[in-house]
Amino acid sequence: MNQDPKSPSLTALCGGLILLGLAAASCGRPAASTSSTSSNVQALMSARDLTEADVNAALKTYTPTGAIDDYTIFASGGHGGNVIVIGVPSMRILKYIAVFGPEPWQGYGYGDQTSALIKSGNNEGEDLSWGDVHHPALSETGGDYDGEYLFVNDKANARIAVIDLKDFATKQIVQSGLIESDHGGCFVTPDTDYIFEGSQYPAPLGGGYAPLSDYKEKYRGAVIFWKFDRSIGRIDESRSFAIELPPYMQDLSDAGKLATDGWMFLNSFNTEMAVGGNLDGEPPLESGASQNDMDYMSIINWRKAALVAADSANTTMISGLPVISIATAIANDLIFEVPEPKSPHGCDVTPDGKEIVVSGKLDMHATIFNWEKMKSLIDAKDFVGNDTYGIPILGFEKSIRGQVNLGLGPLHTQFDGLGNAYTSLFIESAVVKWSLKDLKVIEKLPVHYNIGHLMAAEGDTVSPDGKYVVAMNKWALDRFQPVGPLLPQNFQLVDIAGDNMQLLYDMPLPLGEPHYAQMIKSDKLHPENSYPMGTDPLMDRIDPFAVESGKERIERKGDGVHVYMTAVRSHFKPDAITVKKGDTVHLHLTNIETAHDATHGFCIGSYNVNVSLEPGEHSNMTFVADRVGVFPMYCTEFCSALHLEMAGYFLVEE
Ligand code: K7E
Ligand code: CUA
Repeated sequence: MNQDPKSPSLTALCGGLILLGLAAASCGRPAASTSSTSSNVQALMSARDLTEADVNAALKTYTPTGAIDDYTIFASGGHGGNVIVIGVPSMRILKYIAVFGPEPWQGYGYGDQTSALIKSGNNEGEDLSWGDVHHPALSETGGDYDGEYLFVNDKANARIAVIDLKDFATKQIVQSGLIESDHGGCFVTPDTDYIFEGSQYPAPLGGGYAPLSDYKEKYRGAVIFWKFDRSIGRIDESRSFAIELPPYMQDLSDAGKLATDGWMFLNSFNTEMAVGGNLDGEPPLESGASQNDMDYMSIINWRKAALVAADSANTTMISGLPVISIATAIANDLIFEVPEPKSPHGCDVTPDGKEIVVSGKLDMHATIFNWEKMKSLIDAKDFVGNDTYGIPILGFEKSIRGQVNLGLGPLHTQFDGLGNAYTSLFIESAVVKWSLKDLKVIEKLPVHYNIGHLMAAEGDTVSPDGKYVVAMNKWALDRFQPVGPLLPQNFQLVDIAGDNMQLLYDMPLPLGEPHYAQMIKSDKLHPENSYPMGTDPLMDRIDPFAVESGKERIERKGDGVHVYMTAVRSHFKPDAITVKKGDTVHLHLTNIETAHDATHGFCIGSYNVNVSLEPGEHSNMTFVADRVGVFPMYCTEFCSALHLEMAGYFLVEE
């Protein structure tokens, strides 16, 4: 328990409680008794061994029943392959959005539509059933989150998914086949014209074999610019393009905005182009990749690149994408490099778009690159040389405003819109607050432990809200009761509204390592309550097999048995289905409920049939009845008093 000398007095706290009580009375809950509150709180505090700072933190996060959180976090589910939706300041988990892998409880990856969706991001013939989500990016309009879409990347398989925030459901997964892994994504341009996907580990573009001895000649990185078509809410692969990059290991990127609108910035490490080989006496990859004092940040004019890519004479088609070669990019002034200190990781454009903050894992500084300086060097063609691939290099000293010594292992930076920056210190396990104005450290807050990313309210926009920062910690040692050798991750909510940062809450997150998240004002989100009757959410249309009430039937056709079913509290119709062994069965099931939250599940045990249908939703399930027997089918959601009776039989006769 921390003793914060600046915490408000108990009298002020009780004032807060009284206010809460009065507010509660207006929404129908009994008001707190004002006369006895003080002694009650005192008693509770001593019984639970709480300090005034603890009570202060509790008052700032406690969200009474029925009250709604001001902010909503979309956090990556890491190698869980999904997205986690969390309310702030309560830190209550509200939803898991299934993305790259099956989520049985949502029937995701079981019906025909979502099974095809998971497989759609697969160009190499392997049935992928997981992903490694790193960077969720909310769609933006004019550089502000607009609450319409969310994009996430899958680092392991180089895929990008589109999630519609109308129903919080995954709509599209794209994989180009151009690159084998990604990390510099998802990041969006200020009006969501493009979604960036930068590669991480170089490989021959478009796949194929080349020995590691050919690394410098045949291996390449790339950044893909996926064109987003907001009118249909999907990526338009036919209007997307890519730029070839040197075989450095590209890392994080960020889109320019305002002053830097039209440009993007992309870190790289391993400019040494080390390839490992430690079994053969070569230096291990990690030390080979950490020789140079400087790596390179790429500076890319994406708006001009889009024009260049529009002329097919300027590109080569690889894996269905027009690719601008490094040489063409140089010839058209699309790409420049600037040295950046040793093994950089985070790359964050300031809210005004005028500067880029880069921190290196092996350097204690944040480096503040200044766009005005870099742009005048670019315009004057004032370069200090070229890299191995001919890309012009800007002078380091001439490109920066300065550096600030932050501490050990600085990774990622966020902003509060008041001229302050907050950087995660991985090795030091701290959040450091510093001033963008004079590049001075203001304060450090210890976090527990090994913080990766951090996120601030509306932190990646042109107008951050301040108020909260969440430290996304990898380790949770001694924070929660032990649950075996593996502990949860630890999200720590920090109040940044006052003069001092105040740790408010520890939230265990028991699944795949969540790398990044974004936090949006909850009132920007307007999800719908139900689907138009018979909707296939993936296609956003009434499914051709949608079933209306009263039109339920079973039809035998050339391609098998079609069962047109409905679900409504508390029955399936038909509730008895008999087919013959070997029949291909096509189940077409519509949830004909219209009430918000009236979801039904449908399963047939032993046949791996499992879907979950939200009100109005339709699903198709296709399978072969290859085993004779009697198979109960039932609703998996406790939807009504007669939920257990919401069942029937699927019979397969010889
Ligand atoms: Cu720092 Cu993938 Cu953004 Cu993890 S990344 S922490
Ligand atoms: Cu429908 Cu239970």
